[in-house]
Amino acid sequence: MSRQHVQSMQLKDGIAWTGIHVDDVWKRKVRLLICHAMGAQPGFDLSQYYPRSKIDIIVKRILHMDMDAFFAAVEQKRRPDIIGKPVVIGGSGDPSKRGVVSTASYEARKFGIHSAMPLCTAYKLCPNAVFLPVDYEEYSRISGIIKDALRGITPILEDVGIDEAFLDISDVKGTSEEIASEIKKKVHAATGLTCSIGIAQNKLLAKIASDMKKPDGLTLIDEKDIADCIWPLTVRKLWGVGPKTEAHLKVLQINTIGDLAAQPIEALVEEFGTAYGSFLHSASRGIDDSELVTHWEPKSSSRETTFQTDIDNWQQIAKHLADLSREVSKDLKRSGYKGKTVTIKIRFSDFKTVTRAKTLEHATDVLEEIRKAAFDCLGRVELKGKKVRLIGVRAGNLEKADCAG
Ligand code: DCP
Ligand code: MG
Repeated sequence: MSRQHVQSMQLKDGIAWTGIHVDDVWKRKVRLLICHAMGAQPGFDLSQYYPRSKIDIIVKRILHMDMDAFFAAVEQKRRPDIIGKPVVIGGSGDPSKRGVVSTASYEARKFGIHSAMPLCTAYKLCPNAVFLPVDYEEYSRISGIIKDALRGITPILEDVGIDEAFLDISDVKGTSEEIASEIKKKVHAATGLTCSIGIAQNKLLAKIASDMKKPDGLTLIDEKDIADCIWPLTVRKLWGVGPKTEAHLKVLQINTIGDLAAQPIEALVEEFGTAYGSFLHSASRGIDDSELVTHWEPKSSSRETTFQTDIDNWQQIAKHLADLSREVSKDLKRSGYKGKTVTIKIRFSDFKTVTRAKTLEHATDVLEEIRKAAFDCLGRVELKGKKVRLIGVRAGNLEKADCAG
């Protein structure tokens, strides 16, 4: 801690504060500690008790927005005849063929259909559902429109997925309800779709909150709500807890976030290691001081295809490799990057997977160069007597197009 000068003052209701000029990380910790002690709400501005010019202490107000049944809602919007019907989006849209459910409309979810379920299972659960293929390009286009609408609220935005984003609305004027209502209006005006919103003092709680009242929901969570609203939830609701950790916790008879919060940190560290054990301990108490990532550099750009039926015909494999190379080249051009390493991935019918990579002399987004490298790689894979289930092409080692040679 860099200590420059210290002064004391009275804050509120007898809480005394000794002000120390500190660096940003410590400022954040001190800020959280004081606001916690004061029982402050998200958005509470400590500067009313202490001039902001001297020390910047504020509880953050983080908003998480997630679109409702996104792919299905886009399809229902452009095909009004399927509004109100069970709609399942996945694979080629043909439930008699291989593929999994990407998402299902809320009407279809009533039949027990959910993401990642095989399409044939979804068909068994609801043969009358409308099955449609994934139109990723259209969903990406709508996603771009939504993110532009959100940037009109604040530029401090973390783009976390095709249908979700975090916004730091600490400095946006208005109550949380007013800001959420404006976002819902803007998103609806731009796309005709609904979204759900969670607002809390950090990303972890905001993300949990946005999922609580879907669809078209708004949930505000503050520290006082953690015991009642967060602790009864299953551990899977915590961002960073996947199926493996869930299974591990189950063995320890830890099922809810509250069960996790009841564990001493030492027990979690012993079971899960220092980093993850401490994370679980903090997360179960609603503690998260991670910043929004408003800018990131992509590491690679890739496309892959899983075939309806496994193929062993070289012409077909070559055609798919050429198509994937074209898509990767287009993606690179669209995002303004060039790749120096081209990698192909081939998965055989027995699920064995091989990769081959070629590093070029200079980074490129040119289709011909990517395709040539991909075919060089293909030449180094033994295909004889084998059936191929999946092919992928990736451009890695990315450089910004305006800097690349
Ligand atoms: N998606 C996918 N495969 C998955 C999960 C999701 O392809 N296993 C796609 C389809 C979803 C989109 O990502 O429409 C967004 O994922 P969400 O988890 O936000 O799910 P939805 O938006 O469909 O539903 P919800 O209303 O629960 O957010
Ligand atoms: Mg969603």
